[in-house]
Amino acid sequence: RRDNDLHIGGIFPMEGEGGWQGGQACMPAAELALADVNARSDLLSGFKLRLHSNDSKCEPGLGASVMYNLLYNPPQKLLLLAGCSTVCTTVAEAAKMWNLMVLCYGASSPALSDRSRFPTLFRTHPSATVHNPTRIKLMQKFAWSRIAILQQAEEVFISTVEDLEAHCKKAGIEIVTRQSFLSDPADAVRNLRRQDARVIVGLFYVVAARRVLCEVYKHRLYGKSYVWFFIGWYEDNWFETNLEREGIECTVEQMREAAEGHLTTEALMWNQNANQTTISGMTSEDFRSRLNEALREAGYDIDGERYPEGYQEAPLAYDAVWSVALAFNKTMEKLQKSGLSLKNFTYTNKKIADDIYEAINSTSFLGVSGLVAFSSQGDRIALTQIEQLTDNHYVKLGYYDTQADNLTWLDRERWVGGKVPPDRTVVVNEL
Ligand code: ABU
Repeated sequence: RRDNDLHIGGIFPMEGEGGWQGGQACMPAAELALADVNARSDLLSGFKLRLHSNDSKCEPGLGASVMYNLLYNPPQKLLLLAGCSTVCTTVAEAAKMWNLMVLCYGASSPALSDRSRFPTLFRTHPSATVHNPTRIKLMQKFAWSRIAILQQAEEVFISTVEDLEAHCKKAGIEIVTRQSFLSDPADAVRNLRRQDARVIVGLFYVVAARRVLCEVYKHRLYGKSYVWFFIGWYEDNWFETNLEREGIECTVEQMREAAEGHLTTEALMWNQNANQTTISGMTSEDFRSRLNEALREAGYDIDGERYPEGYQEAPLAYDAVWSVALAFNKTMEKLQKSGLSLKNFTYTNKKIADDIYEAINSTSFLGVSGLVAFSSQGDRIALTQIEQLTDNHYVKLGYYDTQADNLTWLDRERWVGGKVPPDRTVVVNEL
């Protein structure tokens, strides 16, 4: 019996101990999108999109097992949605063997922008390389030409650092040290102090970020002589949550003290024109209200500003499902001309896989995350924003459009001690 459903697999990181558990908000967002596309009579000509999903905990091994379960158990899947760089890397490297497209709503690894390694991957999440020109622009703005890098030893951060090094070289910025750690950053942070690092770019997942910040507190690597660049997609209260659960040896007050003044860079993930109607008929603010409602129903204290992980990326998951629906729609119209349908797809059918690829590749629509279109590497094109933690709140400092080399600066930065921290020890000559 043939059903009227088009089945896709969903791999969501929900309840792991590290990495990015962004499925907590991204899965409800994807489910909203599913309901919305299935309610449209002008899409998928009578077929409904069905999502079969499971938790990867942002662990590549478990992600692979979830994928095999999806593939080896009926019904036939037409595409996989996945989030978290480590899982997307494993899944997308394997999925090509089954002629399966993978759409990553939550994967920033620059290593994924490699068409020969990942020929069937697309992502609505921008690559982490979008931050590097922004970081360089800020270093030039504040005359910092001597920096250090602290990174977690994961491909997502290693490939981001490789790109950052190339940008620094071009801009004449010296990298005094590059420290990396697997899970315990204590030695790496101590080495930063030995090297007299003052402007430090930190690249790690949020659990590691809390460990780093506590070490930063212990070694007094914060305050008027230091500037930290952190990743902007952590939830706003990341440095004061889960401390006990994760065995962090600093108090909330100490974490706040060490975090004060740090800068973040982040790709814009919500359509900036909050009043613009997007493809679903919603503005990005309408989407926020519906998502908040869904999250409240799931038990999250949204009104107490306790957001689940992945809240910032939720529009990317919503738009990923729309990208799938639009691409399937286009593919079905094409297949109909030769008397076929998406139901003829099997894991050995390269022809239909190529048609789906072409349809996703030519995607272009206004989504709740902004304009959704993919580069030849399957990447999303995005603007970045810069924020600073001031008095325990993130304050927007500006935006950077890399393509146009346009920095919009709002002059809101505040430095501990009232002056821009220098990038090295200032020797004062006493005459
Ligand atoms: N913004 C979340 C990215 C997560 C990841 O790249 O694994």
